[in-house]
Amino acid sequence: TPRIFSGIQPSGGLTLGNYLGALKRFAALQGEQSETIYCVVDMHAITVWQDPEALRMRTREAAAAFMASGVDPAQSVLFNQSQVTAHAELAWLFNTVARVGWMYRMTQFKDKAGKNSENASLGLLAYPALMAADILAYQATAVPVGEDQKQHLELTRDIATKFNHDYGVNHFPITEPLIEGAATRVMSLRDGSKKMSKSDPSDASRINLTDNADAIAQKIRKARTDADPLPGTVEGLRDRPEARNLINIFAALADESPDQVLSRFEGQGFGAFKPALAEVAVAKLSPITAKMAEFMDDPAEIDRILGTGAERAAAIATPILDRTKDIMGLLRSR
Ligand code: AQP
Repeated sequence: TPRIFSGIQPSGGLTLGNYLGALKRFAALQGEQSETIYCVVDMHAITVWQDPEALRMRTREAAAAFMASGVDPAQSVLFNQSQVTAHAELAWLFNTVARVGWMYRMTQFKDKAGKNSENASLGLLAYPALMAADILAYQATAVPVGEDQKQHLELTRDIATKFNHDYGVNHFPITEPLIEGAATRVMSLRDGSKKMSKSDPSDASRINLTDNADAIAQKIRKARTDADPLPGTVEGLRDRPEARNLINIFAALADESPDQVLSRFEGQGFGAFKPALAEVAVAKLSPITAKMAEFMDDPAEIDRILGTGAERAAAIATPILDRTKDIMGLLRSR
């Protein structure tokens, strides 16, 4: 059975992008045919400054979002990264396998470090080695992610390949990215060339999973668009990134293809389309928002669930880490 791993950073409130690109698919991948391991990656979050109390709260909130989106902690392994020490240990081992030049080439590092990259944390540069450790600590074979994580996954494959080659073993799998569906890259509601992101300074750029119905409707009403009517097929949206984005969001929320959505709205303007989009968004997201709030009413229960998940995760990762140390010649006498 394929082993699936993925994670989300508690670096801010989660967005519609995180839901459509990740959470919704995490739930769908659960089942008899696969083993699913999902993680709130708090050690990734601290590569940029996090207020400690806020980080603890957001870690619980991210766990609540996983469960509200349908991730069942009995069926999947659900935990937060820092409670399973194998992630940090394996990341160090991978720091010795990965090359500095690989890290400098990562577009996420360039984006997040900005102009003054000398002043970025060393962790931000090494981020992809920790991500490779997250995945390979479980010898995971597939990772569902949004389009933005594709480059990091390629680096995970490079690390696995180099490790296997350097030590003459077939220890780590070459993990497949699962980037599927109409919303693998949800764009900002204010700028069709920018990814919808939890850390965008403009709250109007995103739909948060904690937004109420009025806020969702208002953000969609104010979303940037052009003035042309909608075409009958996606070919007609080629130079209209904002329109394309709203159609993709509708399609992903309604479990339809973008062409199916357009066939219903052909010839209509955004005055007609936006209220319909707001309606489907509220219908899909409000139950999730409500369930998240319910989970958040009992933080001790969330902590208990994450603790149990961490024990299950460690039981899988520890033997793989031990084997890795043996391969590398790190002495183990207990
Ligand atoms: N806009 C998006 N469209 C589709 N998928 C997305 N993901 C994130 N944004 C979009 C997917 O969500 C998962 C978790 O992402 P992450 O928490 O590791 O952080 P990120 O990719 O860096 O997302 P953000 O929201 O932009 O966070 P910040 O602002 O902190 O950098 C991943 O599978 C990601 O692809």
